[in-house]
Amino acid sequence: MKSDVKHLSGLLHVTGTSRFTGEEHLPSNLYFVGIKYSNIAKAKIIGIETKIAENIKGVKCVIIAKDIPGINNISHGLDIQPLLPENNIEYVGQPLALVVAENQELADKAANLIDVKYEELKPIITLDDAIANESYYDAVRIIEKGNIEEAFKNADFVIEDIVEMTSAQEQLYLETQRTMVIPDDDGGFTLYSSTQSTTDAQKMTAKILNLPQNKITVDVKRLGGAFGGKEFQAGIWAALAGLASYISQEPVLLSLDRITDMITTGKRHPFKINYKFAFNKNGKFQALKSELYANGGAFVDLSIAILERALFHSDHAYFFPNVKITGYACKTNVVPNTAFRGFGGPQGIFPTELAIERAAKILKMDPMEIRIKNFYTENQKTHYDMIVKEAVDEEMFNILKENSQYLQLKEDVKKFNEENEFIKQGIGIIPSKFGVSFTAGFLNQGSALIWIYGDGTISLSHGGIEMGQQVNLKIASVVANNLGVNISRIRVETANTKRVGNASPTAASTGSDINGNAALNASMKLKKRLTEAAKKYLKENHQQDSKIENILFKDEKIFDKTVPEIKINFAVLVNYAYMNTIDLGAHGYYYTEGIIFDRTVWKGSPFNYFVYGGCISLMEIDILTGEYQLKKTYIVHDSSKSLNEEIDKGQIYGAFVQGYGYCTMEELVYDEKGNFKAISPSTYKVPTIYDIPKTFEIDMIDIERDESSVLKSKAVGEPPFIYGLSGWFALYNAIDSVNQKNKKISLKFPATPEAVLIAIENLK
Ligand code: LUZ
Ligand code: MOS
Repeated sequence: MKSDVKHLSGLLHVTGTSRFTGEEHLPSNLYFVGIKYSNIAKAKIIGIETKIAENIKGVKCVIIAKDIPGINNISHGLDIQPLLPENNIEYVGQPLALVVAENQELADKAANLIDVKYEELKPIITLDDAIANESYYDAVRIIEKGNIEEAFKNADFVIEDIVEMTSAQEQLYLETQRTMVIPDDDGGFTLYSSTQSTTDAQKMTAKILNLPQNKITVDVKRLGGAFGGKEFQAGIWAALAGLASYISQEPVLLSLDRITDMITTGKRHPFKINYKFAFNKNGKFQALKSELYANGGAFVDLSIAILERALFHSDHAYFFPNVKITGYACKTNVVPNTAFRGFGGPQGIFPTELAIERAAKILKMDPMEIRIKNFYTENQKTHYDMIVKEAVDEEMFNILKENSQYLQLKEDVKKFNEENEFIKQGIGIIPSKFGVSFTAGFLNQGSALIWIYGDGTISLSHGGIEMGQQVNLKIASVVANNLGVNISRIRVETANTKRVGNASPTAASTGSDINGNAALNASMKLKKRLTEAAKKYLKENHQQDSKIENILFKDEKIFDKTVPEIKINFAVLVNYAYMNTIDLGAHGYYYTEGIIFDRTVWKGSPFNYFVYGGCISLMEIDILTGEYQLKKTYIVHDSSKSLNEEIDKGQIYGAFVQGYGYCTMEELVYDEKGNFKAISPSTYKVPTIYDIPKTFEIDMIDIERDESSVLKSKAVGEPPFIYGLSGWFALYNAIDSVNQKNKKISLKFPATPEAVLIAIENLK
């Protein structure tokens, strides 16, 4: 869809005038919150000494667990997660006490002077510890089909391995976690929060403060990024800030500095996976059996949903006649791990892709061809019985081959590797088949509220959170398109619980789908009323008898298509409608039908549809140092009818780079005491502009798909993250070019330069 506006906040961002949480509505008597958090992984609390901190001039109060007026549990279920613990410390970074003070420096200083006395206990840190202790949340998940043992007996080849994806990944949103709270005069509170979920922030705060939900208003203008890190966990900081405001009865700002944010907030889940994979001489896959262990951390958070998404993606884009996938969410004493773009999908997909890469080597098959040979074809069923309705991977891969000149590229790489002794190249290939929807069915609902004012301008509120992905622009364009007006007529309002209640988190790539459909629904109601008004107007002013179905809204004008010379300006019609007592406000609602999944048998359709695509990357490594450079990346992506091609392309670029960082340079591990070894961007390395490939081509295949959502568009947030994994496989294959003895390559995940060098050394 074409739009007259490129980016709703573009001008504000580039001129530095856009405002984020804590940068507007600041009261003159604002107080600041300091956090005392645990520096030990597991302990019994003996006492918390707050006197020294309390007595500092400028400190308003110190808050601990017993000051919480409501229910001290912020968990969605399954466990009890105290906002501030009373008896037990469960992880390094757990908030233990708050300080409310006149400025941030003072608040932080006072927080440091809070003395926590504790008795240290032995923590569980690693997945291996958790497995040895059978420390699991909830029941084990098993999804199976066919006869796995029979298949292993009959297959030509069976391979087995253990895959350690035990590094976490930090969301590293530019804007850290923050919430500002203003007390209202009726005992309620207004929270300006950097959250992906106004509802979670509202619910958690209400519960903690023992207030009804309608006394808590949450308002969000925009976030400086989130990537899942603010899906559930932003609610924790909102509730802490709410508590600070409640106890102090002052307006407060809680805003984490970068290091505190990195220590105290959850990451992408580390996984450990055992797989057993069977295939035949002809390259056909026969069976996949894996056990997935996810490091959930000290509280369950979203770990169960993340584990389930990993199980749902273990087949990835391929049909397996026999499958058994088992999943365990492990309880450990590290920061509760949480949502991160992909949400377990990448951890389900990667081991299967690695097994396939190994199978290709054993069979001496082209890694592209073995993949294509096993892609789902239309109407085959996944291991959980969902029908794959519109699989087009093979067609897409033909385009990918064409775009990348794959056969030539392979020749060039072979030649390059023959001619260069120390610099080697490798190609990495990966498809993407990503399920779109919240797997918790009820979350797939959205709503919107539209007002058309008397002057013909439009106010649009919807349940989505703007976090840089331009969900606001996409949804505004849906409404503009429906009403036949320019986007510049529409102001997209802040996300506010008073205008849009019960909003689902903006997550699971569903922001535009569910809220865009809700906005479309509201806009259609208004259009219907305005069509009636236009009919009346044409009769009154032009003695024209129009049929309802002939009235069109186009280019800011309303007219009868059989009498196109008579046109009404949009603003004129709106004013006419108002004068004729026609309601110019509408609420819209939408839920995704058909998401039915039976968790007693683990069968059903947890997704509305899949997004497909493919990626090829070319990597160059220096075998003496392990350093590497990504040279080329080609992506084909199934966007159906994109709502905005430039915005979607931006999402694909960004997701690729984030996935590439995850599998190559972003290393985040714990020491034996449960401390992160990297707690700031100086030690946690993410891709920069220098890591972007010189050739970086994205082909968005513009074919209308039945399996799609609002105005035939498809979600774009998470699916392209998977493309980034092609970087790892390109490294793997570059390393394989010096594998004279045909050994098994052990390349760590993430494949840092050090890991690359070790993998090369191990081949000698
Ligand atoms: N959040 C959630 C998600 O609650 N359920 C999901 O299925 C999901 N998927 C991706 C990202 N966030
Ligand atoms: Mo997300 S991982 O869709 O917040």
